[in-house]
Amino acid sequence: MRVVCLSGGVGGAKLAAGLHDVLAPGELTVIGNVGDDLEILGLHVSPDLDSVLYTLAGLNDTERGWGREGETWEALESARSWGGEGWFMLGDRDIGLHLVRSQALRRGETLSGVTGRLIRSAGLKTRLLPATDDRLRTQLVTPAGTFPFQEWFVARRHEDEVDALRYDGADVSRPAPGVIGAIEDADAIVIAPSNPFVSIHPILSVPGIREAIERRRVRCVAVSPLIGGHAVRGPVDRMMRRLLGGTTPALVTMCYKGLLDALVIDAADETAETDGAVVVTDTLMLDRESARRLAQTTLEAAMETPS
Ligand code: FO1
Repeated sequence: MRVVCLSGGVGGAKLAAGLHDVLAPGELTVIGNVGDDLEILGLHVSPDLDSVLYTLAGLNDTERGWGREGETWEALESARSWGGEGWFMLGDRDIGLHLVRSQALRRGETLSGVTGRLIRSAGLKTRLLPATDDRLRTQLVTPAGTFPFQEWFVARRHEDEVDALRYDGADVSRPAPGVIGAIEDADAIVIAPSNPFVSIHPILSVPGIREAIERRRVRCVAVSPLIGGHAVRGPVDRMMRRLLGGTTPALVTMCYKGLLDALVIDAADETAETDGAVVVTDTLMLDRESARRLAQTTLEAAMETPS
């Protein structure tokens, strides 16, 4: 069974790992967000791709949610002491990956090319594709000004309310090689419990990707990022309240208008307003086993024959 999963960082990576575990080797393709990417200290960092890579490989820090387990921070401390930027926490182990990626990109390799090499170096059979090899950057429009994603999220601790989003570069971007083919060949499409605005919409803003999903003949199922109307982590609930006026499953479905056959929601949201088919389960992924359970339920929802 070939499955495509659209994913952002932390929450998406957990479901991707669950899918990776329950599917046969090579059956999963993850299409990752690159709207969060940044260039810092001369390094190209792709936080969402890295969260997926580290989580699939079991190298991720489960407490922090991002970066590598057992991390040290010597290089960053040194850079800071020499007057370098120190607001974005790059650990020593993590930097090793950014060095390899940045060198490859500088030599003219594509982001999808180097990401494929990294995945193979980790011994993984799952495919991880950036939505695009082109430059696409999410910008948050707030009352305090417009900020690139990581400046708003990390440096400003996502305290500014968001009035609108821009996906700079999306209009002229092209899907990375393999993205459209993977969607067209998939037996099911899964949208991970990531933030729709900053993780999934940037993927869908690449011309051709949304259209390929709209053309599908298989089912497309999303997992809600909310539990009891609250974000498991991050600002998705605040963003939904400000941009959409609430945090119901119906509003999550609205974020993916025209794309979903079903939405997987947590039991805590069962009584809230829904729109279309929903599957109710426990969506909290506390460990790899609960991620596998959620992945299994999501795949069952994706294979159901519509009545
Ligand atoms: N998140 C933070 O809140 N603070 C950080 O300093 C930070 C550094 C960082 C470095 C590498 C990486 O892969 C992720 C990092 N993140 C950090 C997480 C990241 O900003 C977000 O989780 C994602 O971009 C949102 O999907």
